Amino acid sequence: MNPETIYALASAGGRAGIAVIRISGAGTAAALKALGYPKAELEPRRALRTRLVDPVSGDDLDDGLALWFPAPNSFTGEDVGELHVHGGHAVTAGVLEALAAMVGLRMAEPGEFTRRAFENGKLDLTAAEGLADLVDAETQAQRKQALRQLRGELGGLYESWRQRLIAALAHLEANIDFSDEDLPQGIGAAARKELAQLKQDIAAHLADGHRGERLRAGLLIAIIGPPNAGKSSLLNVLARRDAAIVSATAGTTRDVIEVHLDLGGYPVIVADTAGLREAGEDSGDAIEAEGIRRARAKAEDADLRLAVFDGETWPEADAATARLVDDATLVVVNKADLKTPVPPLKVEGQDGSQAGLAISALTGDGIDDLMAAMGERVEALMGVPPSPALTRARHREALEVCRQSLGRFLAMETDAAMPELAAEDLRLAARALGRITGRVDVDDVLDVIFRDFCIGK
Ligand SMILES: Nc1nc2c(ncn2[C@@H]2O[C@H](COP(=O)(O)OP(=O)(O)O)[C@@H](O)[C@H]2O)c(=O)[nH]1
Ligand SMILES: [Mg+2]
Repeated sequence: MNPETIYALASAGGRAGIAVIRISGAGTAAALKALGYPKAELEPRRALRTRLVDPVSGDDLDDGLALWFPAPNSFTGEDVGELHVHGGHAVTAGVLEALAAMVGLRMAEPGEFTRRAFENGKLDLTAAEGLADLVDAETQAQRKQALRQLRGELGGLYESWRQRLIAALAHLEANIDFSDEDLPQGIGAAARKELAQLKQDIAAHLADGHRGERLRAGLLIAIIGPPNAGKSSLLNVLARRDAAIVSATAGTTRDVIEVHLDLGGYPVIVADTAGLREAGEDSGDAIEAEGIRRARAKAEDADLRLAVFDGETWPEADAATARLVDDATLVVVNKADLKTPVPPLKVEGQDGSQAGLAISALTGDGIDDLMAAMGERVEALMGVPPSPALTRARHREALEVCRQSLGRFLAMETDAAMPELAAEDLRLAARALGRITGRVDVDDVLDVIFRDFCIGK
């Protein structure tokens, strides 16, 4: 057990009905008793009403609940205590000060409880990341994905791959050591076949269109179009508030404005951009020119584009915008209230002609259809798949290393014996998988991973 006992407020700061203070480490039992735990013997996993007192001054601190989770059956795997106190600032501050005054106790660092849980084998790294994502989850689909990862689905998948790899490596090494002796025929060929299959499984898992990562971060949708088409108005309608300035003056929107939306449980970030026009020559406005440069960059980064055309000038479609229309673009013709756009609403884009939707950002006509069309695209891009998806670039990088090492191994002609070099490739592949779950030397990545947590987790 860690000699340092740590404590922190586990619930969010500010006024609340209840606040939870967590303590972990060898000094937990003594701390609970010093604060007024009502019995001589601590009772595991029972909430006991406790008159909390400051052990130094004898002052009453609060009337709360105390819980005791003896090691190893606790979140961190160490002795853990929980105090449920009234969630006022003076109450929590008083209890935290009393804990701070105790010898051997100190305030926890961000993520330190979870880090200890990892170090004591309670969670693997992917589960720890899942926990962080669960706390950060803003939409239902994010919650589902995070919960699956916390429960070990992703870690379990990677660990099963690592076991397959290690088993094949053992068979191949046995094949060298005992060549013709008591081994069944063809064991080397079977192991190679197994490794080729594993490489395929990893490739399929990697070729997921970044679903899991997108769901974690949110899908980016850029609204693009000529000046005055109603892009900012559309953003405000989608956001149901005045996020962007709407004006009849062309070139009003200069910087990129983003709003976060929950689209049927999926997180999306909708970005309003400056109208596309050749501003440099046109208005001689350097700030607007920079806005247009950012608009184009945003359009390029986006997972999905909403190309807004001005219904007043339809069927004449702005050429600069039409050039950016592709398969990942939803075309809309706005201001349908002024003039019903003449069908067919089609724009010739990069990938051929794309059909458009008539909308009015002013009256709200067609917005439901547009939201439904957006929802369909979003679902297709990041729907929660039946098998767990990788959620971080860290996972992707390690899997690439694994796949490449397997590829190098499979490219070698090693039918009879296995050269030491080939075995090394397999060991590298296994290590890459082990680093994702934290089974092998990962000291260098731990600080990065747990830094993302807040204090008390
Ligand atoms: N009649 C009508 N006017 C609109 C509609 N959408 C936007 N406008 C007007 O068109 C002008 C430009 O709108 P804005 O949203 O700033 O366009 P942006 O330059 O593309 O961001 C403003 O005067 C809006 O009130 C619409 O659907 N119908
Ligand atoms: Mg605008």
